[in-house]
Amino acid sequence: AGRTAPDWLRWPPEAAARYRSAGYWGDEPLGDIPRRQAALRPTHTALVDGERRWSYAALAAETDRISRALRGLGLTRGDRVIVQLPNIAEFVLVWFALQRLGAVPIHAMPGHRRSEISHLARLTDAVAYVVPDRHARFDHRELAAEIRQAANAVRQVIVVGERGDHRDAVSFADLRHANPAPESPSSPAADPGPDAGDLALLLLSGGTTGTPKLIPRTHRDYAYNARAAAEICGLGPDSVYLAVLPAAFNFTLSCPGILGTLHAGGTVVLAPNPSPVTAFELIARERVTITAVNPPLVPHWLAECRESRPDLSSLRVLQVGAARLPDELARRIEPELGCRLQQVFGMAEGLLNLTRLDDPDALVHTTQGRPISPADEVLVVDRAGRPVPDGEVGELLTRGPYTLRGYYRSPGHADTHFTPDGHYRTGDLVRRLPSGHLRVVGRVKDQINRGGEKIDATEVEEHLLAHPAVTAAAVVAAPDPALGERSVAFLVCTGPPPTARELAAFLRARGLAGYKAPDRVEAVPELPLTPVGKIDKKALRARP
Ligand code: J2J
Repeated sequence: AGRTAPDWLRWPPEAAARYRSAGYWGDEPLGDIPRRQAALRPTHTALVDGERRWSYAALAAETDRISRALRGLGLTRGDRVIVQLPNIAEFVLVWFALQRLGAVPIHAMPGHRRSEISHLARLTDAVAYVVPDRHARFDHRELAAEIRQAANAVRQVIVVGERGDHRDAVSFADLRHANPAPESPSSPAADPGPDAGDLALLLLSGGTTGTPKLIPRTHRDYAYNARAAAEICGLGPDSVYLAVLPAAFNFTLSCPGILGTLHAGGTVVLAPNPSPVTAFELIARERVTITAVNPPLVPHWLAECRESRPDLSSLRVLQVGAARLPDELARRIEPELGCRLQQVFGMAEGLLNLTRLDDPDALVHTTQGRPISPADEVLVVDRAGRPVPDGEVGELLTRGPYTLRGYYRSPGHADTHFTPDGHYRTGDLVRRLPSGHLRVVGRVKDQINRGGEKIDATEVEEHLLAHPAVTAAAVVAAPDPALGERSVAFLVCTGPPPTARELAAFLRARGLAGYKAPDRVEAVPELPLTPVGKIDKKALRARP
């Protein structure tokens, strides 16, 4: 209290007052959710990871203990901590422990590598980095050691699993089992904990300008996001949410996801991988009521369901989002899986659209939902920024109680990504129906949506230009039957052009996440230009 928020965290006072008086913004910091539920239903199951289970009482006690152990390591309120963990209970434990402390998790994705992580470390002055020992055949301890070596603020590496040769890393198990004395409220070490208006977490943007940008979310805006989504999905103590997509993804964490479920006193089950075989076993065993996937998974789920006839009788809702779900696929979900489809059009920047469970089928099958909050403001505008009539295509602009007003430590981006009156320019092209539902029809941002994974074209192009044979590069999206979109690199080369496989190895060596490697490479004598001399990506996308 009493501290001024930085520019990138500031809502206009008039809007903030409105969000507070309408009850959208509360006072509860995110780290209090387990404790509140522990008081209401201590023995109820909060979290399931394989054979490991936590009641709410256990979750609250353990996150408190870990929080104190983290403080013992020197972490304090406001510190940034890179968290890169797969779907294991430790993600939830360390996340809430950081929240209790008022420290700020930075949500790295499991696939991120040296290029992305070192950028995050530099941009945020992160003091710690939490990693698994190995995941998906990659040794994260090696990467963490490299990151710590590089000149930056990272002081602690915390490893979930075996430390191996990395003796200077901290073992998460030691933190869990350390028994620091509980602090008395009067002891000088006892921190008052974060304010609801403080920065609570940093999410990665899909990015459109070369290097990943960070999205600052506060306790109260993020809590509202999770709570409003949970209400629309009818979550309560009997709800069981299965986390299939990465827990660090905004969709999985709070739409309503893990946070929305815990807020409502339900049970969160973590799936170690997104395969339908794994998911169906967990759905039957844990009586899962709601889960969320991206569109490329849907055909696999339908096929496996036909094949193995799993018991999905508990499943009420399947959320699908992160990329456009084709209408034909949308129509098959309810008859074949026997649960309600909910389309989800969200963004880490904020605005979340959901189809409602009682919407007519026609809307559920053909739209990506409507905003979750009555206070979400949505504009659909033409290139000159003028609103277009309902039904016509335009760019979606938005502002509201849980949509960012600026990127983290990135003042230069204000003009590109925000209108002067504070609307975030989503870069998405939509049509709005009179009901308020949105249909996503394209985008103006320079991004590839590879089955839900966002690839910033500029970021990849910059890496490609470092290749000795490449003199010009343009990365664009091409339609793909399985992924919706895949990435194609058009390259101007001196000498024989590299193959897609060679380029993937080259980009991997440069520390870029694997999913950003172009799926296809096309050598061209030159890149087409627009009349003003920019690379004509529209023309490239139109090439067969
Ligand atoms: C078309 N495009 C979509 C959809 C997102 C919930 C769900 C998804 C995200 C997410 C998220 C789409 N149809 N149904 O954060 O909370 C594209 C749009 C959007 C961008 C945001 C959530 N759902 N998209 O995907 O930050 O282009 O968040 O602007 O990763 O994904 O990407 P991201």
